[in-house]
Amino acid sequence: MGPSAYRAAGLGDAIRDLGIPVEDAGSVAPVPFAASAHPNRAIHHLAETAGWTLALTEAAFRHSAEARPIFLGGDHSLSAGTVAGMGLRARAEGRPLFLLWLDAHADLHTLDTTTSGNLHGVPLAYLTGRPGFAGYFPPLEAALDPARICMVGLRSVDPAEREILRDSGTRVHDMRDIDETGIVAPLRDFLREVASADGLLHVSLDVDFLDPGIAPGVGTTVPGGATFREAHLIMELLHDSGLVRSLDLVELNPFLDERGRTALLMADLAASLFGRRILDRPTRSF
Ligand code: 4U7
Ligand code: MN
Ligand code: MN
Ligand code: MN
Repeated sequence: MGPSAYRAAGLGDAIRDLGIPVEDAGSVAPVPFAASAHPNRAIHHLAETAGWTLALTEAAFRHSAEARPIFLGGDHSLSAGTVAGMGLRARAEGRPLFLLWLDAHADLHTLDTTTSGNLHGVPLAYLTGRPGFAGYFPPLEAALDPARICMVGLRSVDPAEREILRDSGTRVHDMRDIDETGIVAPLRDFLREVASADGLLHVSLDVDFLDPGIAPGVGTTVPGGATFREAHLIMELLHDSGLVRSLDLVELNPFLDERGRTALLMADLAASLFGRRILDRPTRSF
């Protein structure tokens, strides 16, 4: 129901109002995928998720040819497909893919380390080519270099994920970093790297990146998240950079929302990323 909530919140019109043509491509249908049964008994919805991954990989590749797609979810496992598809797009253009992951969580569990069995916790392990996905998820054609990932907002990282992050080269900015130094300098550093590599940037925005006080509509709230202005500032800097090619809006659960305020905030953030401004200002990109 997440996509419907974004439509009701006026996401399309918010971007159209900026003078950008918007087309609603409708729903993606999962394709059958014969996933083997996994020995980790906690895992559920494996074949279904693998089928979505396959369908979304194809959809992301196709729609990104002539547009800057926004993928509406839905569970964060959808990024396994959208980012894989953007990896194919990047490869087709002969450019490297970079990923900005805005989330309270690292989503770096493998199928072997997840104890919850919830597959929204595994997309980054799949996308970076960690072992243990063969036969269970679609083969990954273009794995993402962990050094081209920047994570912002972390405040719930499991021991197995911490282990993977340690020597990964991933830029990791947990909430403590943001409290101590702010978000502008580290984000600009990352954007500079993307620009100098002539990279293509995908942004994945998990609702739980935001503080539950402003974004209650998500199943995995963690206190101490990004504020309204921190989140908007990130979007504004991303727009100024001109580097963003695609965006996931994930983990919205309208049942847990309060009068649609989380959907509305996420739609507002997307509008800022696409250029909504408080005032015109001289372009200072990054
Ligand atoms: B989300 C968790 F144990 N790590 O694996 C897990 F804390 O997409 C949470 O970021 C995963 O919301 C959260 O279940 C996935 C848990
Ligand atoms: Mn997530
Ligand atoms: Mn999360
Ligand atoms: Mn979640």
